[in-house]
Amino acid sequence: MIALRLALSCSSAPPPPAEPAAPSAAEAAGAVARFDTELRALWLEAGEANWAYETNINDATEAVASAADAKVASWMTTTIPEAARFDATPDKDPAVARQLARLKLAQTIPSPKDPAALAELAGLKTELAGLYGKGKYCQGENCRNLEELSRTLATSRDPDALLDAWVGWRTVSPPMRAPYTRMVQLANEGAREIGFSDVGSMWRSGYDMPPDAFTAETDRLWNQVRPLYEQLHCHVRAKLHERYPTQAPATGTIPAHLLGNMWSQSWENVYPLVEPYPHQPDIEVDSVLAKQGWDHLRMVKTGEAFFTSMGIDPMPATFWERSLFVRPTDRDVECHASAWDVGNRDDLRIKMCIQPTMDDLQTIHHELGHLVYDHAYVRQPVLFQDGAHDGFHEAIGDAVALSITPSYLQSLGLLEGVAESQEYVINTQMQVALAKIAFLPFGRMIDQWRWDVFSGATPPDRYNAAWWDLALRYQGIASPVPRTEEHFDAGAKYHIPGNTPYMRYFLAHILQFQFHEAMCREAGHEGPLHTCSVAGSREAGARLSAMMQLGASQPWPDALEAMTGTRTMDAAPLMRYFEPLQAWLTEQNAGRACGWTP
Ligand code: X8Z
Ligand code: ZN
Repeated sequence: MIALRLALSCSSAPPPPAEPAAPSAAEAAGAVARFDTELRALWLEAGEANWAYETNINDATEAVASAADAKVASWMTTTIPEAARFDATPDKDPAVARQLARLKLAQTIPSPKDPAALAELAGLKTELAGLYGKGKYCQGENCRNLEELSRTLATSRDPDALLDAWVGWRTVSPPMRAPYTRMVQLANEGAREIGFSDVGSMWRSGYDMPPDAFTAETDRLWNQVRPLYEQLHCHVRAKLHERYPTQAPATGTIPAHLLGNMWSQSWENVYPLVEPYPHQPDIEVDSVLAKQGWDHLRMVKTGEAFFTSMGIDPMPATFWERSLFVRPTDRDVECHASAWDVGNRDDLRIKMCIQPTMDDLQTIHHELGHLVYDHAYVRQPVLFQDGAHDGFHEAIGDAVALSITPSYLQSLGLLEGVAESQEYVINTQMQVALAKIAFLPFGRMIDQWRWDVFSGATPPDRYNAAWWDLALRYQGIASPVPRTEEHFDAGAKYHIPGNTPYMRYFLAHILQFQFHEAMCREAGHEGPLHTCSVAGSREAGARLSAMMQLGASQPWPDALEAMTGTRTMDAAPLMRYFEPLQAWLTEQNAGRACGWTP
């Protein structure tokens, strides 16, 4: 090697052009500091604009939100190549290197650089969000919004009314098909310009592991929980068949409109139809919330009190001034619950159209979980102001809400009698499983659909067919009426027009049991996992806070280890939690032909 160099230096050929030296580590640190300042300002502007839009959907707010999003996108298209200049910089500070690497993952929908394409994409994104937010099902003068239709699905037992609400909501989404198809094209161009094969591959790259390894992780976790889901499916199907003999067959798939939820994603509203032991004390609190006149403020204060009982800071004063808790009657609003960290400076808000139900009380804990996480990492650089991965963010509030046990509800005055019996345990476990176990295949399938759409494996003329193929394969559910490519049923689910990645919720449904188990250990709980509540445990709160403060500054296995002592996602705590129910379901299903044929 040395000889060769000498030989070259002695030759008479002109010297090759000098490679530009890689910029120094100090320059990299300087650039990252500048990116931090610029991104904070852009995200503040876009956050305010999108808040204004989603809490008041009209042409003017749409134009402002779209322009603000375009500004962020434009900054990304120039800054990501700037960051790439430091790829070869030796000896970068690890925190600087991690921020540089995270930059291109700090956007969900990447834009092409071309200004016309960039503006078009920003417009399509806001348009799609607006179509969903404004969505209504009208029969003549009588129009119903999503909450009203969802209430029918949750409470009616009239199959015709259920079908009407189910089909009715799906009339909002066919107009989304063309803009969605175009959005996929443009976003894929953007992804390719920054080195990803498509948007789905970019999304799968956000987990500190190669994208293919991530897909394998999601399959591994799904296979851990699938037997429990299949048992639940089998029992619920049998009970629905008893109630709706003509609509719900005893074998095969379950019709999607009979499960109490617009997307069949969680089934707690059919609890009365599947209640294992009807003569036990009541565990339903919706009627009590209504009777006691719980309003939105009391519900949010109750959620906040759970976190503060664990030693976690209360919400800032601005939270109470700026949040939207009730659907306004004078304008269109996107009512899907969300948590906002506007400008990453502790300006925390919830946007939610709260109803006095147990489901909404749970969701309030979910949203507050996002906000306490945001608050815990507010001192991190802006590119680390995020969950260890997005599933962590979705899991915090749910993990805490697993402590809303019957005894805790009794302490709130929402339950009168709490029994110690095994029958009562099975009833409560059934209620939790209808929410959490029913969700798992839904959580796994949504982004399978999107990954296939972005990669081109599912072309636009198969968008709807692919959606129902996956519902069949993962959930064992079928549409109650024939669906064609005139429909766009994916668009009737908020996260598709809203472009929120969904695998995070699947991961969160596994992780929350890992977090719960870790917090219960910290709180000194003894006995079965399902009997634990960490309400009032400062030790559990401290462990949770230590993990949350890290934000995204470390690879997620480090954060998971800090919280639970293990470095892998694992459904074993979930399976332990549901041990009593699983044994009971196995007995009930003996002699039934479980499963369905894809
Ligand atoms: O979208 C949400 C939250 C906001 S991040 C309300 N969730 C998913 C859904 O509603 O589909 C929570 C559970 C799954
Ligand atoms: Zn969430």
